[in-house]
Amino acid sequence: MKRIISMLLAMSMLVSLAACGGNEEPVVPVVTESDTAVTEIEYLPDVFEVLRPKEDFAAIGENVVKNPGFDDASNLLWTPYEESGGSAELSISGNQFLVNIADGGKVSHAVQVYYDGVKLHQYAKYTFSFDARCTLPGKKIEARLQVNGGDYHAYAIIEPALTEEMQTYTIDFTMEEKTDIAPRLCFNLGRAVDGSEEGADLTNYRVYIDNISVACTDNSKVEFEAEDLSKNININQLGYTPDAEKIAVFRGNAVIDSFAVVDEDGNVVYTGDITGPIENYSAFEYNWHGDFSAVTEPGTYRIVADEFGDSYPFTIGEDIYNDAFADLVHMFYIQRCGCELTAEHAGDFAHPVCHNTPARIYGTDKTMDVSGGWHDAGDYGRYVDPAAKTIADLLLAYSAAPEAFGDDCNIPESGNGIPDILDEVRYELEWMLKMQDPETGGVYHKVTCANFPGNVMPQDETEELILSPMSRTATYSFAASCAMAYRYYKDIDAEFAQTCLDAALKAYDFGMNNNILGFKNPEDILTGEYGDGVSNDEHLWASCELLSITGDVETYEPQITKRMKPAIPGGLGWADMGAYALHTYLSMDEAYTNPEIREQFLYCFTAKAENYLKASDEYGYRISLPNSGYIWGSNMTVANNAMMLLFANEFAPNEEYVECAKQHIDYLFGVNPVSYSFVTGHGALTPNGTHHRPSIALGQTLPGMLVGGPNCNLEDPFALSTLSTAAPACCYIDNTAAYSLNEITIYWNSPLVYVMALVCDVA
Ligand code: G3I
Ligand code: 9MR
Ligand code: ZN
Repeated sequence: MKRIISMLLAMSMLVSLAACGGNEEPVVPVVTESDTAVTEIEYLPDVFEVLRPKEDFAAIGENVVKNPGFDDASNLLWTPYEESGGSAELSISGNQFLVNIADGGKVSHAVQVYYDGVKLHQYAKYTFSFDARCTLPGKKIEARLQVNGGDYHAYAIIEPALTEEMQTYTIDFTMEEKTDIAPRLCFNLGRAVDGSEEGADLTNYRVYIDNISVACTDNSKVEFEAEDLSKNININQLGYTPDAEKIAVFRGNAVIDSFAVVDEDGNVVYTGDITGPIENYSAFEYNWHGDFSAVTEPGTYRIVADEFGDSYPFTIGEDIYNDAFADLVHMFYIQRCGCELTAEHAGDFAHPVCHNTPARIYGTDKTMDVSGGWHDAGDYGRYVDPAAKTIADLLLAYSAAPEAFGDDCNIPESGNGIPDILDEVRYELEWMLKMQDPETGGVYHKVTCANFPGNVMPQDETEELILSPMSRTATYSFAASCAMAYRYYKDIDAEFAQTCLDAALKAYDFGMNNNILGFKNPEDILTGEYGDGVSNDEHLWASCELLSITGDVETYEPQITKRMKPAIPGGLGWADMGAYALHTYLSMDEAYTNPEIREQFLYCFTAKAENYLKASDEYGYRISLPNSGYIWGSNMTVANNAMMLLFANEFAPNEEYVECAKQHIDYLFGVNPVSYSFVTGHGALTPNGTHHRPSIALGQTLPGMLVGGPNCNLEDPFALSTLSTAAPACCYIDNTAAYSLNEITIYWNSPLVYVMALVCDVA
């Protein structure tokens, strides 16, 4: 043991010297003969190898473009970009890619179609080719492999004049520049910039493209060194409060007995045993644990252990969560729509008023004012169902931990005597109220443009706003969250509270008397669908909220009984919102409730909590996600599960539930196989390339946003091209193009705000 510790010490000295970046020769402590005797390290067999497909970077002859011949008509991986008067529609027609161009605009990239899913390795040779034709003979186009950002310069370019017959165009090139894992493959189909098409009528022409290929022909000079920022020792990068349980998670095959905690000067302050292994079938690795809860002295440390290397640094201290929490809460202000964001409150993220034109009701000429609310995510849509979840999370957080929320969060309403969180939620509610049809009480599902904008600031998305049709889920989740609002605002502003309640009752009534359906995007609306054909949960939630306010057992209990059959919906996501209903039911005046229903609802919470405890106990990273849980927004599930554990704790107190919720916090801040603290700006390694349009447009990442996280379904071209060999829990990459992994949303921040408000001693 002594020998190992001295080796660790030597290593940690080197580490800390390297970290300082000094020029002097590192001073290595004198090492005696016996110290250098190499310990035989035992390795476990790599049983996971068979599950991991081999990386085949730049395999010779392999076309890296997916669906290159457009044989899968349901999988158009190409995106349109329009500017300077350009206008086009994309489709797959007869196994070819058809770009139907209404107007070629003023410049060649006025009509662009692009694909973000190839990698180009330095010194590799490639052949880039495609077939194309155009109904406008002689039309000049540009096919480019280009840098995605900055000056968009091309690595390779083909500039043919197309004919009416399909022809093949090819170029061979060597990638001379640094490896680019995310270039953009694009076709510019607008007006040629060489002057030859000046004044020409460039309207109503079609370009057909097929057999697009980018394939490596020579990789002999390529140095494949994957940039891997992940560590084999993972800790909560924000750190730990002194009395917190502190467990480092190690990953790898080496069998090593002990680890050390070293301080900033490289001194070993603690050594502990490594326990394990635990097989991890979502990350395809072995995990081990090292408990260093005994270290309580405030300071900055790292964990080191022979073959595992070292961890990112972390702090032990009292206030480690405050800054992250403040930013996570302030993010909602930055997402505000329909108002100017001032530099005073938004810093560099300030912008003039956005999205304040009336929205047209889909399929009609009628317009409505639906300005306000928060932009949902990295896009600027405003959608009712996810908004309802967000409102609920934040109001519940406030009621469970009011001391976590002040009146000084740097929003325009700060200092008005009302906690800022209630002001912020009210901003969203005022918008929600506008989403209701004043005549019928039905609620429109969402307001967005027809398609997503480019990477522009909010005020620069100026296309027509469209209210998509009403939906059943939006109507009931609206009713539920507005009713909930009544409870929170009645003592602050009785009139506003009453408006919310009236709107909730009207929406509920509409839902009960109209057979409106779940939501499907109309054919020409391409923004987020939030399709959800099951409305029992939203209906249950609205019934519980209205029961808790009115005490009208006769009206609402039969609905509650009906909606909890055949199974009780009990989720906290944008689709299944049943757990909010259960929480409200268990919290309300017992005179309004039925003991049998209460018992079932309580059982639902405790059964879930017990499952999460068991799953967390068995899983290397100590959280409750099953191996199949790494889907779009998996980080929301992690936060939701922690929230659920705290719901259970509220009605059936159990310290283990609280501890388990904290383990979920540790995961989100770094105890995961990709070593990311998933909240921007907080931690040693945090996402920089979020799919958040203001951050992209400004070239800086807003701090305090929880990203979606690992998603093994690879639902964007970038994820598809870069992660096809990754284990489910490792399907994460920090890149702006990876919207299925690295976007942010209001309803991913909100459950984390809830959990942190309750268990992180934030003030
Ligand atoms: O629920 C199923 C699960 O049963 C199944 O096992 C699993 C495996 O495929 O898939 C699960 O469904 C996934 C669903 O998210 C879960 O919530 C779908 O595959 C996945 O495509 C779906 O992704 C949603 C995505 O929009 C695409 O529709 C995300 O949840 C949702 O957060 C996201 O929302 C977008 C909005 O559309 C637009 N605004 C930004 C926002 C965030 O990316
Ligand atoms: O940017 C969009 C993001 O906000 C959505 O969550 C996501 C899923 O609906 O879609 C993103 O938009 C992409 C679109 O779906 C396909 N073409 C590329 C778009 C991103 O640049
Ligand atoms: Zn806006």
